[in-house]
Amino acid sequence: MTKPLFRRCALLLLLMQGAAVGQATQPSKPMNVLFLAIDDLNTWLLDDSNPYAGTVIAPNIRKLADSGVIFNRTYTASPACSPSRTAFLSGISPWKTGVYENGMDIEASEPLTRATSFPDWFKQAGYYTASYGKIGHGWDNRSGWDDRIGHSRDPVPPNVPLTPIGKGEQDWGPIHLAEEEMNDTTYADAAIKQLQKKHDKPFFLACGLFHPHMPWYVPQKYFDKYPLDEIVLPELKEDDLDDVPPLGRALTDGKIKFVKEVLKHDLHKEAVQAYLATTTYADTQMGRVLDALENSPYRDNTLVVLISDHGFHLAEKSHWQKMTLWEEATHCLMMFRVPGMTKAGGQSERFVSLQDIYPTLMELCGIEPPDYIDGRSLTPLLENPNAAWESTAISAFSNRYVSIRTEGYRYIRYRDDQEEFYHSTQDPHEWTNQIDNPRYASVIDVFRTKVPAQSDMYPPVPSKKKGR
Ligand SMILES: [Ca+2]
Repeated sequence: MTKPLFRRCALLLLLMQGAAVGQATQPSKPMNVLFLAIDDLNTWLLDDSNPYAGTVIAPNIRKLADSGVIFNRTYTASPACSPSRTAFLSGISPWKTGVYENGMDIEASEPLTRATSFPDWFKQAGYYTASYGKIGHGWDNRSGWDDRIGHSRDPVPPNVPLTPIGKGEQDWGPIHLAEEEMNDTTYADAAIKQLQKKHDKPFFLACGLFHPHMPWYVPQKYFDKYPLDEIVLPELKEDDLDDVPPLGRALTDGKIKFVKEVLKHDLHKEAVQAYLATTTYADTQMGRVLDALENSPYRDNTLVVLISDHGFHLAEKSHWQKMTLWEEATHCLMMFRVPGMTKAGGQSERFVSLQDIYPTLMELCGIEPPDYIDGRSLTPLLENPNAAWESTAISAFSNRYVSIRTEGYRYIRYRDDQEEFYHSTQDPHEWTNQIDNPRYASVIDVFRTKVPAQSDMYPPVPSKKKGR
């Protein structure tokens, strides 16, 4: 970013801070930011029409949601860690950067060489910035952090796999480490330390947990919270993929064998138990950080945002993990608590995107966002979760595949001749592809004009490694 623009923003920040004095709706001190990210956490803990509503043990995330506004309909710009995080941190959607998958050569994306991430803006605006654990994945900012601990995985338990089918990271079971030795615990520790420190500048503090990403190795006590005979399994439809076009089926290629192994060995309940156990471990760590904020002098002038980077399949649509354009992989979590703005217990059913984080944080902290970013500031919905809003969310993946979700429908385009269309309210599992149903022909035509044309989408940058 050019210097003059930065100066302009810094000046604006000063003016806004000055202007805020004496106004009831604006804090008189600059707002600190606590940015919390959880990897691979799906939406089972939402009070939604899913069989898990109320059964996921995540009291800390729920408590945060209850104290602010939760967006029950948040979608990722891309259903994998690296493209999702690169997109929301840079503010630029995957179809404008070419970063559609993990393992891509992000440096080869010309638009990203000119991009400034939102953590960068905080640093340039005079904030103290710190990042612990998994925030970016291959790209986060260019000016660096004042303090940072990068993400690394816990050592694997001896004698893996712990399951009869575990291969690579697709394994689970009790970890051999004490909870305080686990990496995510230490990221929470580092964030807590910052919240206990005296800061003479406003801070932007990011804490990102790797769990419930696989493998699911957590202390036994978390498994014990979920008795196997109480586990509810996701509903599956055996011939579900028969009406999915070849490019959509191909996205499940690497995982369908694993799903068959899980089902053949009758391990589905154990797998769901392990995912839930790992979710509760992550919730516990986030709870420690949130408690530290509550007990700090920063409680009333720190805005909190908590997100997951995308969703997660556990055998639905014969798939495992992420990297599809269906509901399980694209639907994710987002909640905000903004002192002086959000009211406790706010729930928004408006369809929003993780791309909206960037412009929202800029507006809330009085920093002028660059003009090239995508997304919409969520402040109208933070003030009134039911405010008028165009409910649309777009996700992209692989070779310019794109999906659009509205309140009623999902449309996916792999190629012009390979598409899917679901009536989401009547068919929440997306079991019946209605693309050829003449009843929906005119609706589908509208969706075709709403997604970016393939020729307008930035081509995928080269992959750093073979395969996906
Ligand atoms: Ca189907």
